[in-house]
Amino acid sequence: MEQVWWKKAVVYQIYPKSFNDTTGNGVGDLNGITEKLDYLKQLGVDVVWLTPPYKSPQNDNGYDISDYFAIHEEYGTMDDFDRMLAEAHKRDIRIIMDIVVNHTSTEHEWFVESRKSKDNKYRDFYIWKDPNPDGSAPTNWESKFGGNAWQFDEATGQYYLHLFDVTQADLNWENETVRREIYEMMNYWAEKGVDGFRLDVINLISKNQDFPDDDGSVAPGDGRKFYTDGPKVHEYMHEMNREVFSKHDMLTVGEMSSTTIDHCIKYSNPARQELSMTFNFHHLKVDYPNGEKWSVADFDFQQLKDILTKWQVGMHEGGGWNALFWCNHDQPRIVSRYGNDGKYHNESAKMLATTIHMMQGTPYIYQGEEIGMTNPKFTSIDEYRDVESLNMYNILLEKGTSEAEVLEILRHKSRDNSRTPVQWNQEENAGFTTGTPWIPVAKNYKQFNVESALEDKNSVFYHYQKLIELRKKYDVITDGNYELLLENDPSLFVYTRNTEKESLLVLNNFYEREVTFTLSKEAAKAFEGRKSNVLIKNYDDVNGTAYSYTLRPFESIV
Ligand code: TEU
Repeated sequence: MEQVWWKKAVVYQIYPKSFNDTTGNGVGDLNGITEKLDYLKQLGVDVVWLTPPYKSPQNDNGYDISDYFAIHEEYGTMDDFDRMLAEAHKRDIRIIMDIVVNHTSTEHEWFVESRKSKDNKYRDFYIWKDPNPDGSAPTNWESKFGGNAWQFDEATGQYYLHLFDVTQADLNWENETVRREIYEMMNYWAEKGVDGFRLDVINLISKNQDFPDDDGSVAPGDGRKFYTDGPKVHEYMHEMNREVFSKHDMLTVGEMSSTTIDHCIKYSNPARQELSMTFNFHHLKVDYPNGEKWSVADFDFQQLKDILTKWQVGMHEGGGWNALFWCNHDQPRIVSRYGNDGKYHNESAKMLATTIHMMQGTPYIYQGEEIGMTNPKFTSIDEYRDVESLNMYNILLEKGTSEAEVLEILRHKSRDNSRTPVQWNQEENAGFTTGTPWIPVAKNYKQFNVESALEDKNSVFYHYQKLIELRKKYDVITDGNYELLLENDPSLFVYTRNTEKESLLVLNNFYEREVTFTLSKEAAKAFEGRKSNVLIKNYDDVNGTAYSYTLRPFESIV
């Protein structure tokens, strides 16, 4: 099997705003990252994914970029960036940049020009359309953050498209000059020495040029089928690869919104020369009843197993490569979501980590996940900062949902659940800042923090450290095929990984109930005649022998 470095790598995602503040302004910064590189080295990660540190009005915490060539003031300077990069490289840690090229901030010079007049040189950098004869928006597409996706601009009497916030205007990828400018900008960062890119909502860049109304077959006015994995997206990815990636040794990962396996194979199969790997979100929608994010429901365990299995098998067979993850800056904390953040916090955080890290793909750890950070359980709307959460708060209230119910939904679903400051120690503000944090620190920081985790041999941190070590040591984790066992078991997620030389049996109990597991004769064949040992577990001992085990609450054994 062709071996590229990023197939054995583990990536750590940093959301700078909430990572570590060295100036006391309440906002994390680049020097704060440099300060913690030794900690990341100790964890064992190979790569840092840095969410957008560029100049930005911060309406969407940096996903609204106003200057791709400058660092956001609160985060520091370009010199700080260069130092961080050099210090990371000294420690053999690579850095990949989050790059947002589906849209820019409306404060970006291109847009400022574009909105001035219909014949402005930058007009065609964005997607402008005339109103319908009755003055309404060109299509009924919904913005991902609520409301119609088109904004009317008085000055020129046309609408511009914004799939996200009204201050995030979609770029017109049909325009060759736009593409050229983007590749040039990416090469600027590549030449600086960054080691790759995470491409924000990259599968949304190619819009159906007929701009049809949505007939509501997915959801009322949804619109996504007219721009998701759109007509020219693979052409653009191949072009980007030719113009940027192929000139450097890079890890490139595309964030793929509502995508399919077929498309992800295309994006990530090396033969096509597009990207290294893809993120998809299907396994994180199993707690959206009828596709509705803004409601509270238990997760559907059967669906979770089916989806992860489908992607493991599908991508393996199609020669694609998965990015593996539970957490990022848009998702609630996994231990509060599919685990147990009370009595079985330690066991369930470890079990979840094992489940995903033993799969095929490149695992991503989101800051704080390695110490089992939980949702903060905010009780007032004043504690929220996220534009999406604040919009949905108003939209749900307008729909007649009671405030108590809306707050309950946000406690489970808000993106701010993952954006509270990293809990470093037991000091005030969890050691994140000496000032007032831009968003409140979760109240449980005295219990869950890095300092305590490092002192406790049994902590979630050391479990992650071990999972990373295992990936380096055993090729079966990288290369093996995947098979789900006990397909319909209501508590256990069991799978095997196999190569000619090695076999893994991965046992995970997702619930509090105790369950006994016996490996079928059929499945046991793979292990016959092989020296067997327990690679990692989350209880002190193991309850069982050979191919039969009793799994305690949230127990996990490999
Ligand atoms: O997110 C894209 C995206 O579609 C989601 O994960 C989004 O947050 C969710 O659908 C809302 O319910 C990316 C970034 O990760 C996110 O932080 C940005 O806000 C978004 O793009 C726009 O740039």
